[in-house]
Amino acid sequence: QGIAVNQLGYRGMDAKIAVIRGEGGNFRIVDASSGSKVWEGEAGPLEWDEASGETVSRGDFTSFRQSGTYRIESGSGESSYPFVIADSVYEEAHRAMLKAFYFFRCGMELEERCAGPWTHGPCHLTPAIVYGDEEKRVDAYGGWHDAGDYGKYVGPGAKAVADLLLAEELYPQAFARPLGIPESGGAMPDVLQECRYELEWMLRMQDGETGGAYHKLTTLRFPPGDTMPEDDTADLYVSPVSATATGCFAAVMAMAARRYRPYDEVFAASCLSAAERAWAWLEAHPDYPGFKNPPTIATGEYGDAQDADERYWAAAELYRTTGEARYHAAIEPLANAAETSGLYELGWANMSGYGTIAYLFAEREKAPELEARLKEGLLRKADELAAVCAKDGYGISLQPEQYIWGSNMLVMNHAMLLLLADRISGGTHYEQHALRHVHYLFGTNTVGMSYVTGYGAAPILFPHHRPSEGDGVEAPIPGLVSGGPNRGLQDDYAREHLAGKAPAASFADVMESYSTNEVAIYWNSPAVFALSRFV
Ligand code: G3I
Ligand code: 9MR
Ligand code: ZN
Repeated sequence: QGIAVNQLGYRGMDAKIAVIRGEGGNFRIVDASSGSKVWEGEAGPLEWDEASGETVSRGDFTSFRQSGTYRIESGSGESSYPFVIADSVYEEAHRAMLKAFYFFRCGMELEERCAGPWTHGPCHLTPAIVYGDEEKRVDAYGGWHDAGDYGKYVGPGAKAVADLLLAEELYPQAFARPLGIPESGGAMPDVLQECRYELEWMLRMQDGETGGAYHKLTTLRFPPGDTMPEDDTADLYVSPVSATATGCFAAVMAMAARRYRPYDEVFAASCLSAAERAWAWLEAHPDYPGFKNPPTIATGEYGDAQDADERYWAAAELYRTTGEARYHAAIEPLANAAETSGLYELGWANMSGYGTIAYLFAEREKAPELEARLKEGLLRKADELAAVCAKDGYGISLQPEQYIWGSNMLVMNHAMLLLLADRISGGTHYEQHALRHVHYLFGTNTVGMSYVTGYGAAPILFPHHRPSEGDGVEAPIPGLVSGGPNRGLQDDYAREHLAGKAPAASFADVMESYSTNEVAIYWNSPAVFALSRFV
């Protein structure tokens, strides 16, 4: 396809831009079933797009608002996939991307009633051996599998829950419809039910004696690529406590205490006391070495030498939740310590942005200078992203060097940051830029695919995801966000087939390419956040 569109489509009132490879010239919108022309326009001038290594032109059809199903055709005979224009376009994909968390659940059977054909048996129920103290066991069942593997890691889990809880806080109307999970039907919104499943696992990952959080729970090695969860029966190990895990654990528990209080005071109180115990651990361990995989454990490392950002986030959430002066006093020094790597990041490694948001959203007394500095900094960051969007051929904010492992997380994190900037400034200045990132995810990209399983005319079909590979069902589990292009060539398939490709084209929809086409909870979560604004 020489013309890239959002394969889900567009809402009538939004900006609509098709990206045409080469000279677009006179292009037209045709009715998808009859082929008759319904609108025509003139594409913009040729632009060199460094990330995709292509020359493209923009076909702007914003002024065409008529509901229907269409294709775009250019003078040179190129055509796009079909797409719709309608009032509501992103609802089903949003719901599926949220339901995906149910499909990531560990420790329970996924029954047909909720899972359709994508069932699996109960898994990973044996207590985990404590690395370094092999007599000791930790019974941390439940939670979500991280990704295409079955590891469970505290940091990525905290990011995923934070994104979903923030989405529910800012856009509650996006979560009104039930998800079809076992808990559906209660007073608590399903998104909170789903996150609680992960939070309860995280609570089990807190060391009862010290208050520190174990970094992760995995087997020693990854099982083969088609192993179903219930067949992955190797011994489970918890890796040692880390300061990064304990920091983001404290933060997300303090956040949960606030968000769950209206529905379940007892659960909220247990989250808060867990957060306070984790904070006490952080205070008792001001200098702690960054996490490294123990020598016998080869699963995902999520190594992170910098813990100031997680501590900053913890202090800010604890302050927002409790209003206690001691937490407030901790925020500014931690912000200063974290600032060298930025205060606006929403990644699994640098989590400072969540701290900034917690402080800015806190309905508490604040230090005016710090508040102004964070607000200005956030808006400056949003302006920088918007400036990149304006130059990028596909209208997103990634620089060529940012097409790294999990680049789609960055795409969605940037959309999230733009939307948060709108919230903080009380405007709608950045929202159409954020929407361009959503268009990219669903097909307005050089690969021409929707990076979400089951959604769009040409979705990815072969994600690196063990249940999708092993379950005997042809279609992958729906609603999963692929990691996306990675110029780093970090698996054998990529080294063999993707060398020399442009950054944004360094992608392969094959199971073998785990460094471009794996799926992960914390790639889904910012995508849920971003779509929540547009449903
Ligand atoms: O940040 C640097 C950047 O400065 C540099 O320019 C660039 C050049 O390659 O690399 C960037 O670092 C990359 C980092 O991700 C960014 O977050 C590393 O190269 C890359 O190796 C690293 O990949 C991580 C990958 O694990 C390997 O450790 C991914 O972020 C992370 O999402 C992924 O997580 C895995 C778990 O380990 C296991 N479970 C599945 C999960 C998803 O694939
Ligand atoms: O399946 C694993 C995936 O979840 C990880 O992100 C990735 C990187 O750590 O590793 C994958 O496992 C591969 C292993 O590292 C090397 N041998 C092939 C495995 C894929 O089946
Ligand atoms: Zn499991």
